[in-house]
Amino acid sequence: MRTGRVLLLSIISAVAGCSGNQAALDPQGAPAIHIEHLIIGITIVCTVVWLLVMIVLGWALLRKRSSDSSQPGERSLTMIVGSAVAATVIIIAGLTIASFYTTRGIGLPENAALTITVRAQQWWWQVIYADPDPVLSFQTANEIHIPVGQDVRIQLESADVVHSFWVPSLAGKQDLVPGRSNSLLLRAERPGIYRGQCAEFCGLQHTHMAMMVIADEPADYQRWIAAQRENEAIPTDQDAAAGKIVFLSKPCAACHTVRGTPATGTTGPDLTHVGSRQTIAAGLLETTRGSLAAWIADPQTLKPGNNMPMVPLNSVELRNISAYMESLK
Ligand code: HEC
Ligand SMILES: [Cu+2]
Repeated sequence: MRTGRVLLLSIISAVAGCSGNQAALDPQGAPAIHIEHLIIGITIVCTVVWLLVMIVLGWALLRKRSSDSSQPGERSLTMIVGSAVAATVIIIAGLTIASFYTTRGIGLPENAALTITVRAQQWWWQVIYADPDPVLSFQTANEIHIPVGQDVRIQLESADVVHSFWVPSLAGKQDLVPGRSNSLLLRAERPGIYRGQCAEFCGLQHTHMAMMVIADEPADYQRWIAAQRENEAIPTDQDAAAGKIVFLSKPCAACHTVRGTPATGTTGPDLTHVGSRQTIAAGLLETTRGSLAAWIADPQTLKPGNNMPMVPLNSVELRNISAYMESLK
C-alpha cells in the first residue's frame, strides 16, 4: 500500500517535471532544444545497449541450463568479443561527437547584439543592462527581459561564492565564479515567462534564489526598456508620498538605490521599478502591497539569513513604505 503510494507520487512528480516553464524536456529556445536532442539521443542509445545486454545475458543463462556440451569454439568467441569491443568504441565515439556538436551549437555566436550582465549575490540576481551612454544604463533584480527570437549574451559574474545560472527551458547551465567572467547564450523562440534557479549550492537560501526570464515581442521589449530607463515614478498617492520620506530617512536608502532620489545604496536590489517586477526576494513572493509589507516587516523570518536586516518601523510607517514600494512601477 505504502510502496504503491510512493511509486505513484514519484511517477507524478517525474512526469510533472517534463513540462512547464522550468523544464529541460520542454525546451523553448535554440540552445535548450539542442540539449534536449542530445538527452534523447543518449537515452535511446543507452536503452538499446541495455536491452541487448539483458537479452544476451538471459540467452546465456538459459542456454547453460539446457545443454552444457555445445560451447562455442575459440574462433567464434574471439569474433563475438571482437565485435562487442568494436561496437563499444563506435558508440562511445558517436556520443562524444554528438556532445561536441551540441556544445558548439549552444556556444556564443561572435556577435550577439545584446549583452546583459548578471551578477549573483547571496541570494539574489543583480541584472545590469549596461549602455555606453550611462544615462541609458539601468539595473534590475531577479528578472531578465529579452527580445524573442534573438541571441542574447549573458555575462555571468559573482559577488561572493560560486553560483550557477540555469534556465532549463531556454539554455544550458553555467557557473558564476567570483573574480571571473563567464558567458552563456540565452535565446527564446516564443514569448513567455521562463523560470530559472541557482543550480550550485551557495548557502542557506540557495533554494530561494530563483529568477524569471521574460521573453517579449520586440515592441514590448522596447517599451519595457524605455520604462526601466526612467527614474522613479514620483508618488502621487498620499500614503506612497509619506512612505518615500520614511524610506529616505531609514537605513533602507543605505542599501538600496531608487534612481531620482538620494537613495544610492548598492548592497541590495535596485528598487527604482520594484513594483513592476513579478516577484520579490528572488522568486520568494509575488509582488503585491501585502507581500512587500510582510517582507519589509520581517525579512529574516521569510528568508532566514539573507542580507536584509529587520528595520524597526511602526505600523503607519510600514503601511506607507509598502505603498511607496508598490508605486515604483
Ligand atoms: C543592510 C542592507 C539593507 C537594508 C538596511 C535594507 N535592505 Fe532591503 N534588501 C537588502 C538585500 C540584500 C535584499 C535582497 C534579499 C534577498 O533576496 O536575498 C533586499 C531586498 C529588498 C526588497 C525586495 C527587492 C527585490 O526586488 O527582490 C525590498 C522591497 C526591500 N529590500 C526594501 C527595503 C526597505 C523598505 C528597507 C528599509 C525599511 C530595506 N529594504 C532595508 C538589503 C537591505
Ligand atoms: Cu546561488
